[in-house]
Amino acid sequence: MNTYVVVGTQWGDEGKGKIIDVLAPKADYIVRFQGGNNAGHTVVVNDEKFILQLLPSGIINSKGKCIIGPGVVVDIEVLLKEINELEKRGKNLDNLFIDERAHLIMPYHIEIDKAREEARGENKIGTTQRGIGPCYIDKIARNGIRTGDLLEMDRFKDKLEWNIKDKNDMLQRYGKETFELEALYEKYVDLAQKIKHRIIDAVSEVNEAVDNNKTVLFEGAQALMLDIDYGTYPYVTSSSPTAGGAAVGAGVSPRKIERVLGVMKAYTTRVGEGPFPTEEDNETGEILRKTGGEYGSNTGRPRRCGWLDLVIGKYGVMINGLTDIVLTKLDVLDGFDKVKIAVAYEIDGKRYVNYPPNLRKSKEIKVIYEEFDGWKEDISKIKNYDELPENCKKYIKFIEEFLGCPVSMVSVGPERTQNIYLK
Ligand code: 2SA
Ligand code: GDP
Ligand code: MG
Repeated sequence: MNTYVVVGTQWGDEGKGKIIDVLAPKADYIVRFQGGNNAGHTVVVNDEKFILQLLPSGIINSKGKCIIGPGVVVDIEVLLKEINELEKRGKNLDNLFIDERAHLIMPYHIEIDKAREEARGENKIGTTQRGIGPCYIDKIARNGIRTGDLLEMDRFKDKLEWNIKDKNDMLQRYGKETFELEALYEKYVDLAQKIKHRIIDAVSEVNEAVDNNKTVLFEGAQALMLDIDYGTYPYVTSSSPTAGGAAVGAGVSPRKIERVLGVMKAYTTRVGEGPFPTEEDNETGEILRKTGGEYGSNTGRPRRCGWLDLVIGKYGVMINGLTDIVLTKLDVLDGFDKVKIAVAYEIDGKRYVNYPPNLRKSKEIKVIYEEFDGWKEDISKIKNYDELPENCKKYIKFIEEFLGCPVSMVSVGPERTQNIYLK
């Protein structure tokens, strides 16, 4: 078996896009398994930058098939725009397909997402306002419209009619504009024509590939701490960006997943609201934001920044069953006198070495840190582990030993080539 899952181990933006791009040439299939265009995955090749939202990040560097899997929610308009833009930049996307089961993000989902966030006021989640939550709600409520419905427009229209009534009621309650059936239907007749040749039953094909020992890469978006069950609920996304989510969202048995690569940024960032125990809402956070370019890839929102948290790291190893850690953005820590890693929390006088299920207010958490001497050297051009500064190696070793999981690759810059392979 040659099956890899790539997942984020923090709150997203760990550099998954770059890592998947690096792994892509080996893969016969790359399958996105959850999330939608809330993702922003950056791939940098010879100073040229691609930001992928719905397209699997492997698409730039892959000769295999790239699949938008059953667990993804798809805004067809955004997808077509993304395809167009990449084609204009000279990419051939004939290898891109969407599974029939993937649900459609409809324009009313986006309006409901915005209206709910507005209504929540101070308790807002800080969503990307792309309609992700409302689309997954419809899927679970069994009201959803799936990409496969675009292949049978009569069925699509029946579902749309029901949904328009339901969503217009909701939008009226929020005092928002409503949708008109015929206009929306006509728009989707047009969109369906442009996308239908890419809509397939990908699940059988992907399983066949796995059974025939092809290399299949399952690509996660967002990350563990944004997981609907295991993240900082309710400040999470509405899908399962964990290794278990890969099985469900791609339609493969967990028994067929061989390696689980957890992408871990050498420090931590988060966009949106919610707890963040190691946040440095100060000059240190500013330095990390500036050096690491920590702004939302899609929305441009400044990311909150802080130290690496291995309480969360341990939780990630457990929930995902990580076989490897890919440590990214280590270069961003160059130049610090001291660097810190969280190893436990203290809440109401009680020490937690395991991540507790309810983390509401980070201000009430005392974080227990391990402190390390930093390194002054620029590590961004280093290719061999042995050439890394000793303090930098100590930082990596500590992570491996604390987590009991090997760091198999270290990323020291955004470019495809800026990597150090350890194992
Ligand atoms: P949503 O829109 O319902 O999924 O939002 C719910 C929470 O999930 C967070 N979220 C993210 N956090 C980090 N990065 C994400 N992707 C983009 C990026 C974000 C951007 O790569 O930079 O461009 O701003 C992402 N997607 C969802 C979100 O902030 C909410 O906390
Ligand atoms: P993703 O959502 O996990 O794919 O991550 P994003 O693309 O949203 O954010 C990661 C950012 O860090 C992007 O701008 C990448 O180009 C950049 N990046 C990735 N790896 C490295 C690295 O090792 N060092 C530095 N300095 N930047 C990196
Ligand atoms: Mg991102």
